[in-house]
Amino acid sequence: MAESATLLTSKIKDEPSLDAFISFEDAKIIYNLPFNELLFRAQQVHRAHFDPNAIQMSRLLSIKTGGCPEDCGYCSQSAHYPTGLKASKLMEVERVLAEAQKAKEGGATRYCMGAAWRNPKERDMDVLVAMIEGVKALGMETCMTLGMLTPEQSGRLAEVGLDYYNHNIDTSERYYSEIITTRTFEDRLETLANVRNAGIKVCAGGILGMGETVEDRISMLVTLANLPAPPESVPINRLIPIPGSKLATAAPVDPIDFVRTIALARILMPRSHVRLSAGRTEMSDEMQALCVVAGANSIFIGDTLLTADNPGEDHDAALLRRLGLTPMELELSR
Ligand code: SAM
Ligand code: DTB
Ligand code: SF4
Repeated sequence: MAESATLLTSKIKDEPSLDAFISFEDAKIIYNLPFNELLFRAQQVHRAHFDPNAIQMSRLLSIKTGGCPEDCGYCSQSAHYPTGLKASKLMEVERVLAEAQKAKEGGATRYCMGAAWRNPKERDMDVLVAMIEGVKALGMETCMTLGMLTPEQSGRLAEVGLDYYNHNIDTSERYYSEIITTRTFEDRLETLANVRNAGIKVCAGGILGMGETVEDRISMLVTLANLPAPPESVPINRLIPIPGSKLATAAPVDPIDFVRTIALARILMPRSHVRLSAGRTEMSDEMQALCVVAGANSIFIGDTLLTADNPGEDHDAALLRRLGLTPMELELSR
């Protein structure tokens, strides 16, 4: 078993081919390697494609909060659950740009704007375009996460230079309907295809700790790695349990299993940024350090994510200093 894992991981490291199909069985062999072996191989793959001491930093802003018609069982913003969150309207462009400027001063190179929508309405498109143009003018990369997009909407956002679109598959195809019933796994893949075909870079990942099995996590990563092109950015979130939501009492994911999942993401998607996303507030510094060893090379900075807490600038600055991590250089593509 160890021999076949050696072959698999060195093939991925040396010649990551965009059309190589990764099977669930191969991924499971890699996932189950002895921990030290798994992390060593993840490091080898990481170092073949990235500076291992560089970390990409993004900042989030909720541009439209709460009252969402979707029933995602993990979310504070779904109108289906009594989470106590106050809903608000789409933010004014000027306010978004003022927040983006502050994020830039705090070291963020990518600004990610999220809206609690099933999908954007046509009447919102001009405002979204103005936000993208304004944030780009500040010299930052732009990312949006607005729910489902049509090919036309994707094309419009691409035209004005949106760099990334975040749309998570969240979990395995098998487990998906346990978490969300108002749209399907297939709908998710369709939006990812629309975004990719429009020429926008893809950010797609999921959440661990929703009651899924280890196999579901492996399957989620296999789906992402086997997309026509793997996502440029792969956020791995640890569930932040939201009181009132369907998953308020889900059992926390085992930290070692979490690190193994990060390592598998790194090995299956060698050129992608693997983002240690939501849930860092509840992680020890040591666990975050292990995730970095396993190949995570991106985080969200700032003291809030969309609606939930994040460790905040002082804590993160100290952690990055202790780990000798430096900001990744920005390559503005357009
Ligand atoms: N409404 C858009 C959508 O669902 O695509 C964008 C915003 S949504 C909040 C973005 C992602 O955040 C979700 O797909 C999910 O993976 C993650 N997320 C939301 N709530 C979370 C929570 N409580 N814990 C961890 N991740 C969460
Ligand atoms: C992603 O995968 N994680 C971010 C981003 N994409 C949009 C969102 C995390 C949200 C955490 C819960 C909250 O702040 O409400
Ligand atoms: Fe709405 Fe997105 Fe939350 Fe789902 S995850 S309820 S789509 S804001």
